[in-house]
Amino acid sequence: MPGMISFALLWSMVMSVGHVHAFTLIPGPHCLSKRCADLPLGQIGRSKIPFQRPRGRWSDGPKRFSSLNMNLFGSETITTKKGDRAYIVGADIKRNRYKTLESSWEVDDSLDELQRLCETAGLVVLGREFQSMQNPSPSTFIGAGKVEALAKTVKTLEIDVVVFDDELSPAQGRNIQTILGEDVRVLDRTMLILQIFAQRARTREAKLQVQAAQMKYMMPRLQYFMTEGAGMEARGGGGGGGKNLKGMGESQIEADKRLFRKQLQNVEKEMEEVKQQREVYRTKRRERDNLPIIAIVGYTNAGKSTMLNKLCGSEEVYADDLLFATLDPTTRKLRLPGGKEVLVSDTVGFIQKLPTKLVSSFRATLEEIEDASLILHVVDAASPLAQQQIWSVQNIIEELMLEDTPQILVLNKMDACDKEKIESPAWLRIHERVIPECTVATSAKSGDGLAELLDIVEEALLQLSVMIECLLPYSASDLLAEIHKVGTIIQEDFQESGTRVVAYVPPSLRNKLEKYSTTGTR
Ligand SMILES: Nc1nc2c(ncn2[C@@H]2O[C@H](COP(=O)(O)OP(=O)(O)OP(=O)(O)O)[C@@H](O)[C@H]2O)c(=O)[nH]1
Ligand SMILES: [Mg+2]
Repeated sequence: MPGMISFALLWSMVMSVGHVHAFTLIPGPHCLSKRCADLPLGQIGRSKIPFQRPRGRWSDGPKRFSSLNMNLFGSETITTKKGDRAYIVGADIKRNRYKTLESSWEVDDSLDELQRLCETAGLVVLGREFQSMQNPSPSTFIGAGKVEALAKTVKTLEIDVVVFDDELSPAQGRNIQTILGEDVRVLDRTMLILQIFAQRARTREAKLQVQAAQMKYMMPRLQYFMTEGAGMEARGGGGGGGKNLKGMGESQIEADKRLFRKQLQNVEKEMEEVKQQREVYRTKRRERDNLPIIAIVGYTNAGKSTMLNKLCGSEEVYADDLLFATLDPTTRKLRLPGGKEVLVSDTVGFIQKLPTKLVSSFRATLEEIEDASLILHVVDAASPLAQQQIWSVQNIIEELMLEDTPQILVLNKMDACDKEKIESPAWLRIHERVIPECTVATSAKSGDGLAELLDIVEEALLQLSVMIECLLPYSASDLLAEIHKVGTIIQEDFQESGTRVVAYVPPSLRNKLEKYSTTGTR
């Protein structure tokens, strides 16, 4: 996955230059966790998308391909219709790469979530099944016999769409489609998520991101059509060179390929332009405000947007009982109780089994997290799967190499949850192993716990600050004003040659003050 590697590299470079580890923490992260660990239990407890499905199907041959090609990728067409009858299929894979001892999702829980995703996309789920297996079948994902049985069920229930809970390879998708027949559409979790993203995308950038993700998802599948996608490997059939392509001239195939590549290039070029504009905006914002960024991160539907709205006294960010209600990052200014200002950023929700390459398509959102001084990891504590969700988010944070950004675990929806369970030793142990910092309980809906959360944020930022001692000439009054705005003044004397200041400031401001330093950083 070369794209991912370069993304990861880029990420690690960014992280290794201007982040918290380049600076001395005062008094250090351990203090933070200790202090929060001492907070009393009580109300405030302690504690990584569809391709637009072709109008044809995976089994559609080249007859349709060249005509499909024109509108497959560029359009906003939703490939499933509201009210389509759906059937969902999972597999309990013993060697699941997403499964670890602590984070295992039961297959039924995962299918429950898939059902919610289907409903979010407007599908009506009429049934489900799963197969327990050591490894998925390379040709049909679940066993070929199981797919044959599925074909009968699909007919009986008059199913329009079959959704698999795991990403299907091009060969698996095509083979399953062949067995189920032309009247059924076959989707996988990734395609479904992409489809929901396509429905939700509002800004030009979000739309471009979804489009690029869809095209990248499509690429190997088209490649498969064009090379070996003829057949039924499961039945020993198949033929290299692609029966799919029979009757289709060589030049037509090449034209299709070229067209596809061109479309992808266009989208990427447009994204690059948007990215550059955003970069200019971000740099300006950084220079102008120099405010610390707090990123709200968490599983989808955890209450992140509700929290941003409540914290910032706005109702502007769309929050709803839906998966992936938020796609575009939103940043708001917030004044902390001590008077300091910060920027709070709402982000796209995470979900288990989300391919990292898909997460990385949503760079805009991720860049806000990349800039963050602090991550608020918001959890729907009322969900019976809260612990698995914490782990899934944590895994994505690690895949994005952001695990070193300090985190506060925010157990949200306390109004709806069993407090005894949350405060049980097993729960606390989970947090201690996952979260390096501290935990706070909140209800974004009622506002309970948010004052305490802000106190903790304020203290965390202070601990992430660095102490400076400098002599600022009177001509640098703008810098003095900035120290007042974002820092904590310890001492301030007006001398003949300028203002002598001792203060705690965010690391970014320390860099600007370096040339006026009298002692350097302590
Ligand atoms: N009972 C209760 N419900 C909450 C609380 N916070 C949020 N909700 C509800 O949870 C649902 C999801 O809230 P959102 O704020 O949209 O969640 P999100 O994390 O932004 O979700 P995505 O953008 O989809 O990732 C909404 O119906 C909210 O009203 C809370 O503290 N208590
Ligand atoms: Mg949201």
